[in-house]
Amino acid sequence: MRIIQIAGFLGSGKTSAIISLARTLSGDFKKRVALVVNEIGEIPVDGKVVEEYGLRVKDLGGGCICCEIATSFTNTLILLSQTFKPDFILVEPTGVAIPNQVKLAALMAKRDCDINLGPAVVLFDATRPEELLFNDILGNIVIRQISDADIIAISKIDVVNEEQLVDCEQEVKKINQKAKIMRISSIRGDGMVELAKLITEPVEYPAYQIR
Ligand SMILES: Nc1nc2c(ncn2[C@@H]2O[C@H](COP(=O)(O)OP(=O)(O)OP(=O)(O)O)[C@@H](O)[C@H]2O)c(=O)[nH]1
Ligand SMILES: [Mg+2]
Repeated sequence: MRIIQIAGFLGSGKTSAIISLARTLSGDFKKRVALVVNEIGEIPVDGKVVEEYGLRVKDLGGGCICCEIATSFTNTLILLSQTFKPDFILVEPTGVAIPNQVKLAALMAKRDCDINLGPAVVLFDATRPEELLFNDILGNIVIRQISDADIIAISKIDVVNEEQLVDCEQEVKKINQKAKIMRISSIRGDGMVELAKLITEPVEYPAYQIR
């Protein structure tokens, strides 16, 4: 059972991306997929999508999966491994979560079930790079998220031009030189097969830079 988080700041396109990716994984790649969503507010995942693709969705509200409700996150992973037995669990943390802490919380389940850590995919919203990077308060969180990324996915590429995309790529590369940088549009489906291939490669992505 492989755990993959799709992280990124508020509104960066996480929910849209996990749904699009889950469709690709369960369709073309014939994988069994569960989604764990740590959403503040209502469950955003459409029931029809869930039925159509045979997915399983767990919603964890009431706190952050890497802090207050880390134990219920761990228990959810263990429960899914015993009941639904997915090949992949796609996790959407809240927009302010720190990817390496989410990895650590997931690792707590390793004692009780056979899990391995896939990459932390961090979305970067191509429509608002300045607001995200150069704001004193937001900037710190966004920079921390990007530094923890194994894959940085520049999102919403359907609404920006090539020059804006290259700018985004250069900015994120200044923060993290190790991560793979790619482009996605969940609306058009761009990048989903590439992303599915990357996350299905049997490479372990430990939580390296714990600070
Ligand atoms: N044009 C375009 N809009 C997108 C894309 N992906 C998401 N959006 C829009 O961006 C907004 C936020 O998308 P969500 O998928 O809800 O983003 P999120 O990161 O899950 O948001 P929070 O959970 O609230 O942090 C919505 O209005 C989406 O329709 C995309 O690929 N292209
Ligand atoms: Mg969301």
